[in-house]
Amino acid sequence: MKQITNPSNNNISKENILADFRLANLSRSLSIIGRREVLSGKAKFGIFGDGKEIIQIALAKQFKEGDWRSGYYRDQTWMMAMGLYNSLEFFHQLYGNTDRALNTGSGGRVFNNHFSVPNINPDGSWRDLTKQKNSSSDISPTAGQMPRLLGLAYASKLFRQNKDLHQFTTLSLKGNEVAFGSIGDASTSEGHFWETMNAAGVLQVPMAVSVYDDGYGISVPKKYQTTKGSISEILKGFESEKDKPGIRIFKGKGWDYPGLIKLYEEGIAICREEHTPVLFHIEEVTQPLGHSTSGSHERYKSEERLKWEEEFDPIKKMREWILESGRATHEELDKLAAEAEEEAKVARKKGWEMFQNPIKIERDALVKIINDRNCRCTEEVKEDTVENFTEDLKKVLSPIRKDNFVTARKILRNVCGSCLKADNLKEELHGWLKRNNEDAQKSYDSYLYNDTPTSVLNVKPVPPVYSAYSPEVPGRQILRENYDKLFTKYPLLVTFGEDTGGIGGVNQSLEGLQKKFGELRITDTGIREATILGQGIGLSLRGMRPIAEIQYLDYLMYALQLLSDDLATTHYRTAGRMVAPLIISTRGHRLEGIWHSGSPMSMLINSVRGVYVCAPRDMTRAAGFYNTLLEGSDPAIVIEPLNGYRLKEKMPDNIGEFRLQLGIPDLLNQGTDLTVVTYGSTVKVAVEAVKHLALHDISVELIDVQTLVPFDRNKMILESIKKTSRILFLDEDVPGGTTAYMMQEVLEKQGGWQFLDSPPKTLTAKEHRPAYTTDGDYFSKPSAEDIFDIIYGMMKEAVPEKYDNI
Ligand SMILES: Cc1ncc(C[n+]2csc(CCOP(=O)(O)OP(=O)(O)O)c2C)c(N)n1
Ligand SMILES: [Mg+2]
Repeated sequence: MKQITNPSNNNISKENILADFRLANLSRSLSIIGRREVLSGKAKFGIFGDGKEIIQIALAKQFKEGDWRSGYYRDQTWMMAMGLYNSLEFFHQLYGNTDRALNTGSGGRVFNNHFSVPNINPDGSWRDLTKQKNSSSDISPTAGQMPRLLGLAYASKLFRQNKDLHQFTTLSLKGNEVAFGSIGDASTSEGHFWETMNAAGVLQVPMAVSVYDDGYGISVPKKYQTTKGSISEILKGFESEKDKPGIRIFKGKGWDYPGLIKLYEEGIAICREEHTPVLFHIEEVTQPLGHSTSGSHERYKSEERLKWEEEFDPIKKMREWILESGRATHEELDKLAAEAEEEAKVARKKGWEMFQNPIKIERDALVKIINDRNCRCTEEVKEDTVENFTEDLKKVLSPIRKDNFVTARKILRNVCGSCLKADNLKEELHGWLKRNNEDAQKSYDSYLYNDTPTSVLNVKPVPPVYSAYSPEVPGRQILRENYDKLFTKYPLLVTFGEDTGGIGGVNQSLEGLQKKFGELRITDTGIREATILGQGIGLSLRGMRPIAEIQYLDYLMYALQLLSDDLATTHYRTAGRMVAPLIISTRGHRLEGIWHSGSPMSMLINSVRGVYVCAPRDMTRAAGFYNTLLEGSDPAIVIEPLNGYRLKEKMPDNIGEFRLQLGIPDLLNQGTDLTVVTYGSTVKVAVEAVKHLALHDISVELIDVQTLVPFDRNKMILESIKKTSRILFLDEDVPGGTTAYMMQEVLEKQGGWQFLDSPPKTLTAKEHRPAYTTDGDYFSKPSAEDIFDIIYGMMKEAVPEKYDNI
C-alpha cells in the first residue's frame, strides 16, 4: 500500500495551480448555488460534488483521450476538469432541461450530475472513441457503476492482447486506455463492488478505482459500512505480491492537492503500463453541503465532525498550501474565487432563462388563444371557468410544462356554451395540445430502442436454405457451426461465461471453438453473473461485440439489477446518444426444479424494456437471432430452449448467414377454430396437443411469437383471430405473467377483442415454482393434455352440440 503526502518536488506550474484553484472554487460555487435553487423550489432535486473537488482535479490530469469513466454523482469537478461539463450545463442538468443540444448527457431524463459522452453519431455509426474522453452513463443505484467498469477495462486487455484487434484504431489504440471508476465509501459495502474487485484482480485489467471516503453513506457512518472502518485495510488480501498479481492499492488524503497529483500520476502510470488494477483509497474527505438536497447533515454529524470538515475543507487547504509555498497572494486567490463565484451566478441566471423561456412561450401561446376569443363567458358563473384557469396559470412564477398542460386540459373540458358557439376555441386548444404534446413526448418517450439505421429491426431477413443433402444434427451442433462462422466473420466478437471456454459450454454449443479461436475470444469466467453482465456492458460500449453467457435463465436474477437499471436504460437515459449492443445468451424453459425452471419470463420482460427478448423454439431459430443481432446495434437476450440441444434439426446450408427478423411470429399450423399463441419450448408441447385436437375435429392455428419484445410487429395474430375468433395464450410462466402481456398486446393494442366470439383464455404454469422430477414438471407446467383439455373445453362451450363430454 502506498501513500504520498505533500511531496516537495511538485513541479506543476503556477498557472496550472491557479487554474485548478479557480476550477475548485467554481465547482463549489455551483454546488452552493445549485442547492439553493432546489431549496427555493426552482429545481426538483440536487446532489453535488462539494468536498471532492481537489481529488477529482488531480484524477482528471491523468485521464487521456480514449480513456473511460464509470463514476457516480459526485464527479462534477472531474467532468469539468476534463472539459466535458461547464457551469451552464450544470444548471441545464439541475433544472432538467430537455433540450438534447444543451443538456447533452441525458436530455433531462436523470438527476443532475449524471454524465455521459456519446459513443455513436446521430446516424448510429461509431464515433472515434480514441479521440475523445469517454464517460459511460451514470446510474443512481449505489455501486451499479462497478460491473460496467470491469467491462470497460477488460476491453483494453482484449484490444492489447488480441493482435487482430489492432486494426480497429478508432475504438482503441492497442488497449492503452485506462478505465477510471469512482465510488463512495459506503457503496463499497455492496456486493457489486466486491465482485468487481475480485474479477479485476483475476483478469488483470487496467481499472483504476477511486474511493471517496467521506465517512458516511447519507447518515450512516463507516462503522456500519466497512469492517475495521477502512476499505484499503480490508482489501489487503487482494494486494499484488511478487509473482502473485492482484490489485495495487494507494492511499491519499482528500485535501492534499500536491500529494494527490503525485499519487494519481504514479498509480495511473502503473495501471496503464502494466494493466494492473489499482485502487485509490482517498481518506479525510469532506461533504460541506451534506448528502443531497433531501436533508441536512447537521442532523447526524457531531459538532466535532462538522468542525473538522470545516478545517479540512479541501479548497481551504489548497489555499493554505498555495500561500505557504509562496505561489500566490491572498489577493490573487480572492480575486480568482470571486471570479469563479460570478461565473456560477451568471450561469445560473442564463440557465434558468434558457429553461424557462420555451415554457413561457408555450404558456403565452395558450394564454393568447384564450385572450383572443370573443366570448367573455358571462353565461356560466362557476369556479371552473376558462378565465379563472388562465388567470391562475398567469400567476405561476416559475411555470413548468405540467402547469401549461393541466390548464389547457381543464379549460378544454370547461369551455362554456357561448365560447363554443362564438369561437372555435376547442379546435384551437386541441391544436395547441397536439403540437406541444408531440414535443413533450419526444422529450420523454423516445429512444427506448435504437431507431438509427443500425437498429436490428432494419436487418433484412435471410431464410435458412436446405437441400436434399442437408444433414439432421443435434441442435447444439447447429449453434456450434453457426458460432464457428460468426467468430470467423466478426473479429470483435467475444463470448464468455461459466464453462463457456474450456468445455465449450454446458451443452457444448461452442465445443472445440476455444482451441480454434483462442482464449481471448471464448473464455471461462468465475461464477459472477452480475459482473459477467457488466463485463458485457462495458465491452459493448467500447465497440466490441460481446455475447455474455448466463448459464441458466434463473441465474440471470443475479444480474437483473444491472440488466434493468443499466443495460436496458442506456439508450434511453442518454437520449439516444449511446448504444450498448450486448447480446446475452442464456438457456431456459423445461428444466425441472425450483431454481432451474427457466420460466420466469415476465420477470424479465417487465424489467428490461429497452432490451429485445428473443425466445426461439429451436436452435436454428436461436442461431438466426444471433446472426441478425450481430448486424445491428441493440442489446438483446436470446433464451435457447433447454430441451433443444439434443433434438435433431436440419442443418441449413447457409449456416452463419441466415437471419431471422425480430417481432415476426411464425405460423406453425393453420387452423380455423382457435388460435394458440405461445413461444419457446412450449411450442413443442403445443404441437403435440394440436395433433390430438385435430383428431377430435378441432382445427388450431398455432403461432410462435418468437420474440416477446418486440411483439408481432405486423399483427399476424390479429389476422388469425379475425379468422378463428377464439384465442388461447400459452406458456410456462406464472399466471398473469407473460400470457397476460401477450393478451394485452393482442386484445388491447392490436384491437383483437372485437373479433372474439369466446372469452380469451390463458394457460400457464402453476403459481408455485416448478417442482423437481418429471412428475414435478408435469403437475407444475402445462402439459399437452392440459392444452388439449382447455381448448376442447373452449370449443365445447362455444358449440356444445358438436362435442361430447370428456
Ligand atoms: C442500491 C441503492 N441503495 C440505496 C440508495 C440510496 N443512496 C443514495 S446515495 C447513498 C449513500 C452513498 O454513500 P457513499 O457511497 O459513501 O457516497 P457519498 O454519497 O457519501 O459520496 C444511498 C444510501 C441508492 N441510490 N441505491
Ligand atoms: Mg460517503
